[in-house]
Amino acid sequence: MTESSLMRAFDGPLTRDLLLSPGGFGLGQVPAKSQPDAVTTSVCGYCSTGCSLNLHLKEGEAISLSPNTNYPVNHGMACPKGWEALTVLDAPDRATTPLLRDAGGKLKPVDWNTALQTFVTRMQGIQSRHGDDSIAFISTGQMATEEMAFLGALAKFGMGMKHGDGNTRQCMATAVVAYKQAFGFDAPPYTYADFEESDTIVLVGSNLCLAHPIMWERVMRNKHKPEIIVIDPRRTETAMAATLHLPLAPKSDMDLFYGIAHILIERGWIDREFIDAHTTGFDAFAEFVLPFTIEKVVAATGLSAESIERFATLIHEGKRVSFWWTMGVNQSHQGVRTAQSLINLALMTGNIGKPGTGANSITGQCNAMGSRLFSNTTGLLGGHDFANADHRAKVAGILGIDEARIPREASWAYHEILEGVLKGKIRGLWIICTNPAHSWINQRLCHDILDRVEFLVVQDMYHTTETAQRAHLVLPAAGWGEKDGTFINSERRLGVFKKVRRAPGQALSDFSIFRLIADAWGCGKMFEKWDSPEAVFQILKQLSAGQPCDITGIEDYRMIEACGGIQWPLSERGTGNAERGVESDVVHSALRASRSALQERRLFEDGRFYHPDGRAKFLFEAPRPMPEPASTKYPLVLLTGRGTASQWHTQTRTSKSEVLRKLYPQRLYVEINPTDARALSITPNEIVTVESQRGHVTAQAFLTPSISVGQVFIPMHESNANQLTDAVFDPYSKQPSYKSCAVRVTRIGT
Ligand SMILES: Nc1nc2c(c(=O)[nH]1)N[C@H]1C(S)=C(S)[C@@H](COP(=O)(O)OP(=O)(O)OC[C@H]3O[C@@H](n4cnc5c(=O)[nH]c(N)nc54)[C@H](O)[C@@H]3O)O[C@H]1N2
Ligand SMILES: Nc1nc2c(c(=O)[nH]1)N[C@H]1C(S)=C(S)[C@@H](COP(=O)(O)OP(=O)(O)OC[C@H]3O[C@@H](n4cnc5c(=O)[nH]c(N)nc54)[C@H](O)[C@@H]3O)O[C@H]1N2
Ligand code: SF4
Ligand SMILES: [Mo]
Repeated sequence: MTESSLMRAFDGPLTRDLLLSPGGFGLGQVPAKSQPDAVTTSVCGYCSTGCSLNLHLKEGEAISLSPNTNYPVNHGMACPKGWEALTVLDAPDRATTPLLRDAGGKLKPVDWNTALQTFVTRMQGIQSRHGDDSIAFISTGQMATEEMAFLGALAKFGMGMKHGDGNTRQCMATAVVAYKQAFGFDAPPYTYADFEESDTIVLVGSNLCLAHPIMWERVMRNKHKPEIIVIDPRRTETAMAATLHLPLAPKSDMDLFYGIAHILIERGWIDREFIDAHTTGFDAFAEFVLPFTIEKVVAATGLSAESIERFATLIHEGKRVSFWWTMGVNQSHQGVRTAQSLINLALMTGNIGKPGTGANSITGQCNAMGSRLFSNTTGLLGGHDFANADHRAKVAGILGIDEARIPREASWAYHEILEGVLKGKIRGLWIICTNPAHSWINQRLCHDILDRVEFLVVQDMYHTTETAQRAHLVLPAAGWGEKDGTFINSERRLGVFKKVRRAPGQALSDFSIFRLIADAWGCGKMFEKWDSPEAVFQILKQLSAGQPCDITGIEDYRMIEACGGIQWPLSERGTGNAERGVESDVVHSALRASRSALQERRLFEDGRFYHPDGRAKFLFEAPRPMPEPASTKYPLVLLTGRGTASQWHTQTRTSKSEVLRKLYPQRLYVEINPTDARALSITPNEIVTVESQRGHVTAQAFLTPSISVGQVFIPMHESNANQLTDAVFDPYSKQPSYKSCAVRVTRIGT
């Protein structure tokens, strides 16, 4: 590694200074009381809402922040995580140098040259002994789109890997497959204005109040006094604010939605015109739902006949009905078909493509949408398909690479990569911006697998994560606020985030790390043009050309900012519908000229979907029983999920803020219904054991009627929640079913 290529990695003048004085500087050296001398904006790096934040700068460094009042997403609002986004950058456990495990098994600081050489020697060594595809990567929905694309292209086209997946598998894979099969492309159709324009909002398996607090604020701004129907086994914060809560039995959503479809069809409460003009498969679907009588649905869901009737009536009476779903649907053994059973309701009632409607998957991480289109994992760059020869030729042409370097099939899914380790097929693993040793399902097995990897590289902001602690090599990464790039939020809006802080010590942006690895690997030439995030953005535009996610009409980062973020599609010819005969150049120039009414755009306004026949598909399948139902030995069903608005996933970031720490419980708790607690002689706040077939945890008993009898809930944020979960996957999306397994709860000492 030459000095100059290393210098190139430390992008921007601030980091150049830093290189001259290793050790860097952190917040401590910025006088707390200093007055800002400039303001810039950046989209938040936690959740998929994509709020814009004003960053108050002093000599180019952010010293504080406030929500942006002039942005169509958040209108001046931010949740506690957003407010505290800068604080967590200063944590003492930031990875500030590469760390290499020494002969004694200890992680010891090394310089970048040693780190890069070790990376290349070890990974190439494994490849020469076991084949190119014996190394793999696992990435994320939390890096810039430009970084994801770089990683995916480098790993697969440069380093010859075949397998690489992301934590979006844990999260959005179900929605991706459900949309692709139903609409012909992974295309969430909505815009956040739909939260305000609906008169009937159906939230399924979504605790919007705390998982997407600013989207929830958009619901609160709805002036139509909407009916809010929450479908969740738990009486969550969101359910408490609903006009109708349906606490159905876990994983009985499909039965419910098929039953509702049955009622709607029987009563003629459907939009026959829309169905005939824009869909296929309805007649077979209508026949399929016939046996889903109200009695059957009552039995399957545990809901009353009246509440099911009421739900159907509200859908019928609503003029603008929107259907939203999140992890209560996606994380399931039958997630794809469940999502589609909801999509079917929107299609059969014509609630799509119009204001306040839609079959709307709410995304999780800040850039899960970027990863869905550009991570080069299960899909080829730009929403393309590895198995499609035309797509491979197009991508190879744009990138100027030999087509033979592009794999002809999609990667193994996340769990297949991990199983590949057990089978000795995967021996080198590079984990970037995700913490599977905490977040992956069936943790004991996951730890065992990670410990077997011959060479494990972890690239993270913090060296203390459960996964980094298992690594042979830790690469120190800059985080949000310390680098540049774009994210794509839940409503398909591209937003820009910026470098407003120097990364600590020798930490580098993921982008710079990929650049250095490309050079050290010997494939730097292939990525000659990939020399800055914005240069890569221009390449991504070309890759998107002609796709439903076409962004060729976006000039540059400045245009994205000037427009208050830009939703895809925006092709050179208009809002992407031009080719489909509805948009005009006038529309595009209006958007380009100013922040226009086009700030909010939804898909399918012309009723045309992305299948070759332009129609959406009704897809359905008989519900399957829960893989691990409650039993005599394990009589309770465990649900897991988000605990508070102030905790983010595995807490590597949020636990570093004193303010956030005050806003959430300090230890693992388990929600138990008082009736169950009485039967088990458990008293409030008592420490209990929660045990499944796979492991056990101790937790504080939180007695609450918000959880139904026969169920318990544990938040995912403490490191051991996944000791309990069962490695079961949806057959189509291969997404883990985190939200149901059988457990028992016992008093300590019994
Ligand atoms: N504060 C905070 N916000 C976050 C995150 C975070 O970690 N912290 N993470 C972000 C990410 S990546 C994601 S993916 C989203 C997740 O956002 P959500 O999906 O809203 O959050 P969860 O709590 O995982 O799950 C939602 C609900 O699904 C319910 N559920 C469980 N089983 C079923 C079922 O069978 N049917 C139905 N209908 N419901 C069921 C649970 O009771 C739970 O209330 O949040 C994002 N926002
Ligand atoms: N039981 C249970 N388990 C679950 C879920 C559940 O509902 N229940 N939900 C699942 C879902 S939906 C999700 S999305 C996953 C999330 O699971 P993870 O992805 O494992 O969780 P995070 O804590 O977000 O991990 C992100 C990691 O990236 C690091 N990081 C942050 N920014 C950067 C950066 O810019 N560069 C680099 N290199 N590193 C960075 C952070 O320090 C952190 O270690 O968890 C899943 N696990
Ligand atoms: S709602 Fe999401 S995007 Fe908005 S400030 Fe909070 S974490 Fe950030
Ligand atoms: Mo997620």
